[in-house]
Amino acid sequence: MNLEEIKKSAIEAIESATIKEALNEIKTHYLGRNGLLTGELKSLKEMTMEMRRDAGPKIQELYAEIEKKIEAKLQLFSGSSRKTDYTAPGKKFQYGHIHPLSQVMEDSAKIFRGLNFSVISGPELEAEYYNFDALNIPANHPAREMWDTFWIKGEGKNSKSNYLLRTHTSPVQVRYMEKNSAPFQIVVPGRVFRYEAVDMSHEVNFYQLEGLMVGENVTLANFKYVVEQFLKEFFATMDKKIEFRFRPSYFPFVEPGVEVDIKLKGKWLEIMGAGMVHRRVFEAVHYNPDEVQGFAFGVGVDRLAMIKYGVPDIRLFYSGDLRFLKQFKSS
Ligand code: FA5
Repeated sequence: MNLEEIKKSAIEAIESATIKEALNEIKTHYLGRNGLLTGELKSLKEMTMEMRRDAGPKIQELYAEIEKKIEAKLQLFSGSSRKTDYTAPGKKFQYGHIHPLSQVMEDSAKIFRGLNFSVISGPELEAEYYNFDALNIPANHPAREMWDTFWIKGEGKNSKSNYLLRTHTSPVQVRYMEKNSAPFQIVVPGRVFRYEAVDMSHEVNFYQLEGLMVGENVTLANFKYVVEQFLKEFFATMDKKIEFRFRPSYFPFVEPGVEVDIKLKGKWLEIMGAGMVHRRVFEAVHYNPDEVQGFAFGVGVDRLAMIKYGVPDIRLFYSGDLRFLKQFKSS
C-alpha cells in the first residue's frame, strides 16, 4: 500500500466508525506498534538518505493527520463509557396523553358548543362576595355550611376583598352577568375546592361544569331538554342506556331547585345541582328579575367521568398512578 492508499482507507474507516471501540481498533491498525504507518516509518531506516528526506516528512505528516482525526472523533464519544451505537434504531418516544378529567371537560364543552353555549372561565381564587353573597348566601346564613370552605388568610375589609378557594363554579354566573346582558347561554368548566372528608365519591379538589342560560322566556323545560341532550350525547358511547332522574332540592341561588341523579349499578349517584336562577341573583347583577329568567346548573365532572369509564373511586383520578392513567390513552 502506498501512502495515498493508506490515507484513503484510514479516513474512510474513521468516518464510518460509530463506536469508540472501532476507533481504537483503527488506531492500532494504522498507528499501533505493528501498524501500517508505523511499518512505513520503520522502513525509513532501510532507505537512502535522499529517499528518507523526501518520504520521512510525508509519513510523519500523515501519521499526525490520522492521529488528529481519530482523536477528534473520539472526543465526540467522550463522556459516555457506554457502548453507543449511533446507527441503532432510536428508542420509541413515549407520548403522553390527555388526562381523563380534561378529556371529559373538553368533550362536555364540545357538546354544549353544539347546543350554542359559549365556554367561559373564571378565577379559582375567588372573593367571598362572588362565591357566596351575590349568590344569595349572606354571611352567617346556615346555607354556607353546604360548602366547607378553604379560606385565604388575611381579613379583607369587606366580602369583595376577602378571599377563598371557590367552592363551586357558580360565582362565574355573577361575574359574567355583571359584564354581559341577556339573552345568552354559557358553560364554565373549572376546578373547585372543598374542605371536606375524602371518600370514594368526594375529593377536596374536583371539577365542575357550570351552565347558565338567561333570556325572556327560558324555563325549566328548556333545562330539561338541554340536560337530556347533553347526557344522551355524553354517554352515547356506553352500550347501556343511561337512566336519570330529577329530584327537588335546595340551593339559595335557585328557585325552584333540583338535583339530577344517574343510575349506576342499581344505585342513584348525584351528578348535578340545578334550578331557575333566583331573583336575588339577578338583583345583585342589576338585571330586572321581572324581565328575564333562566336556569343554572353545576355538574360534577369527576362524577361524569366515573360513570362513563366505570371508575369506582374518584381518588384514582388524582393518584398520578400511570397504571390507571394509561388505560385512557386512546380515549
Ligand atoms: C353546587 O356546587 C352548586 N353550585 C350547583 C348548582 C349550580 C346548583 C347552579 C344550582 C344551580 P353541589 O355542592 O351539590 O352544588 O355540587 C354539584 C355537583 O358537584 C354534585 O352534584 C357532585 O356531582 C359534585 N360534587 C360535589 N361535591 C363533590 C366532591 N367533594 N367531590 C367530587 N364531586 C363533588
